[in-house]
Parts: sequence; structure tokens; C-alpha cells
Amino acid sequence: MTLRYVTTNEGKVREAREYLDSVEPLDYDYTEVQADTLEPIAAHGAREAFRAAGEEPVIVDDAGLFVEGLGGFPGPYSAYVEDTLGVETVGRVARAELGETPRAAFRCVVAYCDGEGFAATPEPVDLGDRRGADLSAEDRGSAATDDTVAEGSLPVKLFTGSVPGRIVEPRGDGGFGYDPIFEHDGQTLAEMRTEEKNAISHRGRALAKFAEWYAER
Ligand code: ITT
Ligand code: NA
Repeated sequence: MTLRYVTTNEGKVREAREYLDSVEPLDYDYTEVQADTLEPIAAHGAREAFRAAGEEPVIVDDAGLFVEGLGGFPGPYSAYVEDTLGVETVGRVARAELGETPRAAFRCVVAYCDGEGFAATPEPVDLGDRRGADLSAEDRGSAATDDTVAEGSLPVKLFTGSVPGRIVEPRGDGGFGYDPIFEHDGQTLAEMRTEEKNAISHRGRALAKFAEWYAER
């Protein structure tokens, strides 16, 4: 069965192909529920996309840039803020407000849904990084305000990754989105080749965990 990567972002697909050779992009615009974390957005999107894909296995990838001194802004609103303000303005505002190189992190949540349940294997929790946490129970907690979940909660498995860095003046023309203003270890993500970015990135970490788990599935 084909695994569908539900995204309209070619940059994400390019990065995912390094981990999953048989993945096919699915251009489906899932509803982005409002939340201050990425997990419920990705979980909800995966359930909706699974149904829209004719009940084929899907992964949804929700990511964002979290500037520490701005309370995590733009966080889950990163796509909207990129479209409205633009990446350079976000960088300028952060540096005007917080000084030359404010601390930030990229986070990525990969949500997998194939209609089946998951064995309840207790997973170790590492720093700010919930490895493959099965949030179906947590999601059920919000069912009262969430129509789709109330229809019957499809299990979703989540894989997260994050990378710390600093906001800098834009450099580099690789990558996509906020990559030019995010520096990690002396280089912006836009100055890295795809393999280099994957080796350290939020998405690379989430996808590596997912690919390892999926190979056993
Ligand atoms: P899909 O929802 O179709 O997957 P999107 O680009 O809207 O595409 P997100 O909602 O996950 O995806 O993206 C949130 C924002 O964060 C958006 O502005 C992206 O450009 C940006 N972003 C996501 N991953 C990134 C990365 O690895 N490097 C730089 N910016 C990234
Ligand atoms: Na999105």
C-alpha cells in the first residue's frame, strides 16, 4: 500500500524522500484546528486526510518556528505569519525586540494514521521531545469541542523532532520557509544541503523515528 505524505510543500517532500523511498505526496488541504501546540493539529489533520485518501495510510507533517523570547511566536501560526508578514520581517521583528541573535527552535510533528490501533508500548520521554507518543487518549479529551474526533476517534501515532538555533539575518538560498533566518551550528538551514539539514533538523529527527517504526509495521 502506498504511503501518502499529505502536504503541498515540495520542500517537505524532498526531505521526506531521504527516509521513505515509496512515499507519494497527496495534495489535500486538511483543516488546521486552532491550538497552541502542533500535536493536535497534526493528529486532527491525519484523521481527516486518512478518510479523504480513501482510507489509505497517511502522514501529516505540521511544523513551526518557535522564538523563545516571543513566547513561541509564530509557532503553530508559522504558515499564516509567513504568508502575511514574510520571513524577513519575522527575523527583523525578533532581532529588534530581543537583540542580535535570539534563541529559537524549529519543531515538527509527523502524524501517522492507517485506521488500525497501535500496541501500547510505553516510550521513554526525552527533553521536550515526545517520541512516538500515541495521543489518541489525549485527543479524546477534547472531543467535546471537536466534531471530527467525536465521530469516532481513529488512532494516530505521533513522532516529534526539534532543533535549537538562533534567529539571524537571512543567508543562503537552499531549503524553504524560515530556513534563511535560522542558524544552527554556524550555518543557516538554507546554507545546508538537504542531507545536512536532515541530519540535524526537526523534520529529519521526526522522520528518522517514523521510518524506523514504520519499517517494523
Ligand atoms: P503543508 O501544510 O501543506 O504541509 P505548509 O508549508 O503550510 O505545508 P506547515 O503548516 O507545517 O506546512 O508549515 C508551517 C510554516 O513553517 C510554513 O511557513 C513553512 O514554510 C515553515 N516551515 C515548516 N518546516 C520548515 C522547515 O523545515 N524550514 C523552514 N521553514 C519551515
Ligand atoms: Na500547513
